[in-house]
Amino acid sequence: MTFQQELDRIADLTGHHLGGLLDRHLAGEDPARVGEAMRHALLGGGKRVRPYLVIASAKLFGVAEEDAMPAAAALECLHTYSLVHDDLPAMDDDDLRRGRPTVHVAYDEATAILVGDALLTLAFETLADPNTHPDPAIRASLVLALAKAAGTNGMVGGQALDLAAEGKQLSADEVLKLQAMKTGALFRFACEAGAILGGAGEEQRAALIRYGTDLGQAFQLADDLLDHEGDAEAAGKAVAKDAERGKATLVALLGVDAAKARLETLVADAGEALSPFGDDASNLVEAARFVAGRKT
Ligand code: GRG
Repeated sequence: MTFQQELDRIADLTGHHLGGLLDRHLAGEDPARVGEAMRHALLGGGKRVRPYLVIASAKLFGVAEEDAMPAAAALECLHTYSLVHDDLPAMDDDDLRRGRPTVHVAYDEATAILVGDALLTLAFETLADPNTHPDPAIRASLVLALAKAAGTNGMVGGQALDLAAEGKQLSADEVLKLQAMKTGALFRFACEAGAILGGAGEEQRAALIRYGTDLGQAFQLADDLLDHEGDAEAAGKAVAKDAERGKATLVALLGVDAAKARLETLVADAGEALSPFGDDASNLVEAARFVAGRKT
């Protein structure tokens, strides 16, 4: 099975699980508009890379896929909330997401705000649910780690730095810090969650956090390269538009060749971080290669 096929298989399982989660969560709800919009946001595609990472990391410790799935689904709920809010007119003002109208376009802005709020809340409800793990200490650990990753010292803080940076010239270090918070924190959590679910020791948990950190940076850099190539294509010339738009990206700062070289280094570092797990981690090593080379 290729990595893409494996990712597709986990994406299908995740979509199925999320559908069931929403069915149970929304049972009997009236009026149904927010519920319908939650389904639009959560069940409308997406690569499901973060759930894949939770499941693959947990597997290193012998955790079965179905036992890692609730935590993986919680993370996807939180990630989807961030996309719904990021698409709002007050933020990135996007009309399309995952090839379909964004929630505020398909419904309205107030509904999109509520959908984000509801998905964020559902993420924590899911992690705290005894069905996610029988041990309350493990559940509390998951809740704490996701709260730290998603909050002002993580994703929300990174988004705030990004908004504040508009039109300003950031240094490469400042961009790296911003991206490590905005995008990287959830990747780190995905891998850490696998370690928490598996009852990993400190060293193993640290190794997975290191891997998740490198992977998150690689994912963001690949995203920036894709954006850059799209911009250059749209403009009919190989010139970065990111800097013109005042967008803080490493590609705009370093140039395409240096960004690509950095991507290779990150993939190698991510693989190196997994060395304590030996061959058991070969799918996660493959995931790093895939993320760096992705085309969507
Ligand atoms: C609104 C608090 C708040 C935070 C938003 C994640 C985020 C923070 C903004 C998204 C901006 C963006 C496009 C960043 C680039 C990297 C990224 C997170 C891409 C989207 O993730 P994918 O590619 O999306 O995993 P799918 O649709 O596959 O789930």
